Amino acid sequence: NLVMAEVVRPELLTRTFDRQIIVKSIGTYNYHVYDFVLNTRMTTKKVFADSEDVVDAQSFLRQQPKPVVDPAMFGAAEGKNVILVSLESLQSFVLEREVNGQEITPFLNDLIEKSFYFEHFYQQTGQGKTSDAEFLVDNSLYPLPSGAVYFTHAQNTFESLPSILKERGYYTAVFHANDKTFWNRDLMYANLGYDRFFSLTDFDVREDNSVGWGLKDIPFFEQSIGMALELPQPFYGKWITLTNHFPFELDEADKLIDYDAGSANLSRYLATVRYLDESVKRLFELAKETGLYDNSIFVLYGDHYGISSEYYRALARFLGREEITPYDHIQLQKVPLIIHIPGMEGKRIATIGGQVDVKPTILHLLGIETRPDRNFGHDLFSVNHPSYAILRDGSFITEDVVYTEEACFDRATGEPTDEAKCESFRERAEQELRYSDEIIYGDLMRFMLGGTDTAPQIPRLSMYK
Ligand code: GP9
Ligand code: MN
Repeated sequence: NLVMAEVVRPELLTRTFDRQIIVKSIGTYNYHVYDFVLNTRMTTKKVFADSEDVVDAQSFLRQQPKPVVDPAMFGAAEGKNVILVSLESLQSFVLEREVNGQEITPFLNDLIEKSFYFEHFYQQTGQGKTSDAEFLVDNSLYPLPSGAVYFTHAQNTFESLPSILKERGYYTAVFHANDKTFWNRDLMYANLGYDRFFSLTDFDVREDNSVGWGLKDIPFFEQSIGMALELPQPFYGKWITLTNHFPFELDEADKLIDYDAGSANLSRYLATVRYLDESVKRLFELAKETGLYDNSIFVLYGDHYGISSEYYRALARFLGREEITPYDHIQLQKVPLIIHIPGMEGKRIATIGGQVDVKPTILHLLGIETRPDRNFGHDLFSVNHPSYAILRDGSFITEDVVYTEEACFDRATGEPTDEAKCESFRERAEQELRYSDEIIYGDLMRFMLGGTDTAPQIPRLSMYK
């Protein structure tokens, strides 16, 4: 069964992305054995961790400067609903770009002019893809070097953004029209403190409103706005889009861009990106029509890349380059972060950041102090935030250099440069990733938040229902 499963769905077990698919592929009995082994492995690391282990990680985090708030921004969105949108596979290179004289993302291009737009914002996900992006955003911790933390450590103690907001009177919800067990979301969300998860069964999903992975993004927003209006306010709501997912399928009628990019995959991607853009436009229309707009802020982020290196030849041609160099590859990990606050003008922000920074940045806007000793990210509106991003594979971007595949590049020119220029930050990047991993493997947040629980983890019985 295991061999067959690996043939039919490569990476099924290493990525462990869907409980139900794994069960279907390897059988219920094998799944229980697999889950037991996975859990025992994780539990062992946790059992041997004690409050001493937290000292190194915590002293590392405590060295971070205390954020100095920007009085114009701190609390600028206090008490407002937070509408967080995960934009499936949206990379920054499609923004502000035209094909055949047509913008690929006309609505977003317009929106960034009226928003805080972080132009040098990077995705930091690993194998957990969408769920890793969610994890970064909600916890300001890095995802794991392999596997999906949503699966492997769904029972850890976290100080999540929804749980902090709940203490401040927020209602917290997620909208995603996929099976609730995908990425183990149902269990993880409960642990992160989400009050409600509107998943597949809450939506009216039919053949005529679905494509590819499921419900199309426009009907998804249309249906979910009604649900959001029923929620107590203020709320923190996370909307996870789906249509712009590989293999980028779209109904003819939804194709607003038809451009031959020299690769069928890239051409399809441009069309589904265009559709995603249209769906976000619809979300804003609906928010305005229903009155939600005025008492909400919108935080939109791309979750991870959509065009993998397999398609780099076509992408290089599309971008008018000879090839995609390792330096270019890092530039391609840029995803948009757009924060729209009705009533505020916004601006383009050149600081370098990543998904790990979203949690403290949102807290800053809501007027809630952040704890640098519990977060790896920085609030990007604070006056003294650093400017860098560390990617999950150890690559990093600072103001001066880009480091990847053991090579150091000048950030301004993209030319290889003296390795010594990358050396000091390379150490920091390694430490940052290592301490974050240690916190997750040892479930150290339980000590950092003041708990003394050293009891071994009990296998996740709820999964055996
Ligand atoms: C599925 C969606 C897509 O629910 O989040 O998953 P991905 O493959 O992008 O991680
Ligand atoms: Mn995704």
